Amino acid sequence: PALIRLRDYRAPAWRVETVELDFDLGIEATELSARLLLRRDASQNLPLRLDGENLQLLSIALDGVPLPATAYRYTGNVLEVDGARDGSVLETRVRLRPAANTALEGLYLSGSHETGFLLTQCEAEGFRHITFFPDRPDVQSRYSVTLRADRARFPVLLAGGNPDGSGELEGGRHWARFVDPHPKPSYLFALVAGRLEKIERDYVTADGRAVQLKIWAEADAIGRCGYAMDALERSMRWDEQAYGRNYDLDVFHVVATHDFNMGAMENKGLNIFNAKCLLADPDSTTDDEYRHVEAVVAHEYFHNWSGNRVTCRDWFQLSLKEGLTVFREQSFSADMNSAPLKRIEDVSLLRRAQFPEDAGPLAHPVRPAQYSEINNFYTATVYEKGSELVRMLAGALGRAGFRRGMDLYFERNDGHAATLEDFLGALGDANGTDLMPYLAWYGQAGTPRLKAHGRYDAVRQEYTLTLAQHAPGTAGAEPRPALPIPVKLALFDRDGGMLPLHLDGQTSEGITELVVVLAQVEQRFVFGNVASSPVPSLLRGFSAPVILECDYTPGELALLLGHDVDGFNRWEAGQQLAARAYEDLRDGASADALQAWCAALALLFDSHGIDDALLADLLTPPGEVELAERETAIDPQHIHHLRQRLQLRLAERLGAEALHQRYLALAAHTTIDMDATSQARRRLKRRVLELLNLLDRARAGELAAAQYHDAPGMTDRLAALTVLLRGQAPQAASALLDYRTRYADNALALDKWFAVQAQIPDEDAPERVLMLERDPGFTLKNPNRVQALLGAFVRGNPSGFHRIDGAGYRLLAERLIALDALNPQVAARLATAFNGWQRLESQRRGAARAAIAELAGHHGLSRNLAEIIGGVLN
Ligand code: B3K
Ligand code: ZN
Repeated sequence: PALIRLRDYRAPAWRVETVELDFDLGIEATELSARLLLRRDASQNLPLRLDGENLQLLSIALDGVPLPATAYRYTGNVLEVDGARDGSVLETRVRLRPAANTALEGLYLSGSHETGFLLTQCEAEGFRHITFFPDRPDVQSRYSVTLRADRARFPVLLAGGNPDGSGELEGGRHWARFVDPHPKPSYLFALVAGRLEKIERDYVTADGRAVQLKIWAEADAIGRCGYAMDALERSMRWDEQAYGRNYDLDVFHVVATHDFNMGAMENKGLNIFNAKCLLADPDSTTDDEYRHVEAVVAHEYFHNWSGNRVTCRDWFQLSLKEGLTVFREQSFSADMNSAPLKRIEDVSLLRRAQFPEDAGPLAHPVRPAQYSEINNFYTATVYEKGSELVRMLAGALGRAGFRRGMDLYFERNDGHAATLEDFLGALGDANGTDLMPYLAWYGQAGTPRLKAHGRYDAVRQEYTLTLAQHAPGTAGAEPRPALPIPVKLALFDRDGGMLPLHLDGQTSEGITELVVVLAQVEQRFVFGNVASSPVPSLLRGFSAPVILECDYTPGELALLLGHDVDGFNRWEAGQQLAARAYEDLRDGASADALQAWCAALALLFDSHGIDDALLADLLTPPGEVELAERETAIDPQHIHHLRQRLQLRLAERLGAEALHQRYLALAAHTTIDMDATSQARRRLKRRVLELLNLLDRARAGELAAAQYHDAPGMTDRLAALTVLLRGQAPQAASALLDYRTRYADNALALDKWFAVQAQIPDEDAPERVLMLERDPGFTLKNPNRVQALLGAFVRGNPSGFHRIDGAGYRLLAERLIALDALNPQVAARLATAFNGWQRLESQRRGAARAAIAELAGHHGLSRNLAEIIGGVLN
């Protein structure tokens, strides 16, 4: 398939000044007329070419004159029209088939023919499935949209922009019009039509605009939208305060659907959400999911400035809006909740999802150089690593400097389609500094390694820290420029106190933490007046997205785990120590790290001086995927067993009695409240029960069975169910059955029933998935359900998916073919689970290669899936 390359970018030869769209909506067939006012770039002498994906063209006219068949050509992807001039008006009429659209891109039906509703998804290139248009983000136009439909079947008609009239039509039909005063790219167009209920709230922006906030959902879900409304209001206030950004329309619509390819979409004035990222109530939503809803609501809202007002010149710049908006969302969530816990969560995700991506054949720079299917590039690298890059820039400028830079970025680029150079340029110019060296981060794939080595000179009372970077996979490749790597650091004495820092002869009194920037391949930093050999705490707060290699002793890591005041680095020291303890077990070598890890945690467990949620995270070793990243011939089942043994050793050290008592103490305070303390208690309670389950299944099983039945909310219920299943408790079957019945009509809760079973890490995992596929609730047509069963299996159950006989691989390959015929985007995303197969031990590697190769040979794969499969096979 053809590759699109960044270096081939050309400004559009034709732009569209205004678009008038007129829809006649129907489930089976929708017809729409489009009227485009065209502007020609005189410097490019190119014919008018518009994107249009398999559209049924009913009529076409230029400047009011119907065109003869000889005056245009339509290939099925591109419409070429003769005779267009600057200022010409092109009118086309097309017929769409929303009910037949299983790819959920363009205009489609959510739900059943009888009760479902119509909606659109256009990012990245869905608008060309709706009408003929230069479907690229650097073409920005004013939209005026009229919707007509049967009133009884489609009582609610919505599009982006401000409402501009509505009324009755003959035959029980009605119409509504929306005009968007802000020019926008086609990917931000949206409409929704059907039977929906709403909740609303009035909001006044800091600059005095009265805005109606409306959240829409189907009748059975509207009662679960209140939390999202609160989160939306918090997001709007926060963006006013933190960035001085106000909302800019009179209405803000949010719609929930159960049929959506990703989390949510920031369409101008009409955000559309996957129900799982919007609906929340204690009975069906876990604490983690509550925080996720808050984060996604904020993320989509923040896009109104970082994405909509300032959009991307082309899709290679995707991280300009996504990395930046993830960063804004993470900052917001940190302000609303616990900042260190948020940082731990974000870095865990980065390591679990982005590091493996960046280490395998699908690795790509945050700004990719080429793609075949852009929808394959909404990746952890573009989002999560992209956010880390913004975080480094923000750190380099400081709070006030970053705000100055962002103000200038918005001011310069408002209403425009920008590039990453525009972003770095504005941030730098506003602060009289040159940030362009950071551009190197955007252009190279792979996670850099940072080597740190410290040497103490007792005579001179000096501590010399040598930092060196090396880029991954450089063998044979062109030499890469050194990256600027900001390293936030502190020095601890052996009693766990922080030492004052005197860097390179500078004396700045009272400074105990600072940032050094490694700008070359290797640099030394000399600290004076150091009274005794210190323990460095490096990369505090995870100040750069690198893999740190530092020759700590287990005792030094235990010291940081016990004393570091940076919550993130305290956790990080524990993770490093746990990974070393894991290696102790694996290699049967000394048990120093294992002992140090258990002893340090036992101390913290008894101290009661630490936040419950942080303690829960400290008691959790790195996940199986992260541990696998450290190995060369990966055996996921072996990793699973070793990790279980590691946790068992910790549980033994803490003791069954102590775990049981702590569980009871936490359970005595069980509430349904959503405040931080209650959430933290539930988190620790779950962790304690899991550890007890490793030691004493019978006791843990009884506690879990009682917790399942008495649970006031989903967090406790799901935790209990998981423990019952993992412990193969006799009570597990009845709890599963109860759950299936209790939530038969609650799709989001039912998803978790599939997911929790798909993740049971035993030998029968593939057969269990096959059995669950036969449940009447399972369907390949719903992305959430596919994610819940197949996604949870291939991503959340490494030992089950990678069973040595290759059953997991064959299952995935077979489903991908069926899924691809329905929904290529979802198939392609699921297929990335094959990433990394080259590093499996040989038997699994062979089985995986066979399954992937067979898939690759299948005829008629979508461009989406073909690109991923071709990529992983590399
Ligand atoms: N911008 C959308 C993602 C669109 C994905 C297209 N395949 C959601 C978001 O990042 O906010
Ligand atoms: Zn986004």
